Amino acid sequence: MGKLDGRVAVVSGGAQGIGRAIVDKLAAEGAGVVVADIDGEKAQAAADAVEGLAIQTDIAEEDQVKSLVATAVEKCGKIDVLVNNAAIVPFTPWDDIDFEEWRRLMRVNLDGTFLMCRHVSDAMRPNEYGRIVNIASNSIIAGTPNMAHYEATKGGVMALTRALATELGGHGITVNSVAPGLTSNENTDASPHANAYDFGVSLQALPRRGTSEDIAPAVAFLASEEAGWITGQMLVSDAGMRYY
Ligand code: 4PL
Repeated sequence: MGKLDGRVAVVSGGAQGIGRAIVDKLAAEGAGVVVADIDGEKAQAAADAVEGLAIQTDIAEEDQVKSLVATAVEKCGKIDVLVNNAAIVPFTPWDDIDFEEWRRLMRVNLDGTFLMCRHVSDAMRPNEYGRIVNIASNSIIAGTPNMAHYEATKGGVMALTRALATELGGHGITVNSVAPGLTSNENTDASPHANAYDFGVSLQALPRRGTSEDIAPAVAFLASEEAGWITGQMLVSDAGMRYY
């Protein structure tokens, strides 16, 4: 018995990193999982591992989001859970953030999250049930360097989460976010973020480097039926990082 038995979940950015661990965890809890990712091949591999469905999607393109939702509903019958995980995780010093780089982050992290919420919530409403979990970041509290534009998008994700909880509560839909700290995965390991692992661990109450698998259970809980009295919240899952 899993806490998501019989549920259908859509996970954006589910092909790698934290998203992949979320796909695996939701499937382990009994959900049928739709992996939506801009990388179609990796999405297929992630979906195959859980007998799920892969749909190549650029979440910042409204036509593609509409088609994703239509296909998911057609093939799976409904959407119960949406995890908005897809995002660009940059390492860009402030001096290198020009308007183009700013817009690149806004397009994927914020426009993409909006479009997914817009169209998936429309598909959830007739069922009077839904769980939306957005991935924020503890960097919006910490003021982490080299990600000013990213932090602006993730602050937007937190605020949108609270607002949508209000808008959708009357339809049986909860909307929450999970805010991870820096975790190790194939992407962060290969990025300048990896240089901050030891410093990050030194700020944590739990002195160990986090992984994608450390984040997924918080998402699965908020995605479950039993979390139904929690909405509009941001659950910080970062081993108790202190910011001072
Ligand atoms: C503390 O969300 O929250 C690096 C990279 N360091 O993406 C993040 C911290 C990163 C973070 C993040």
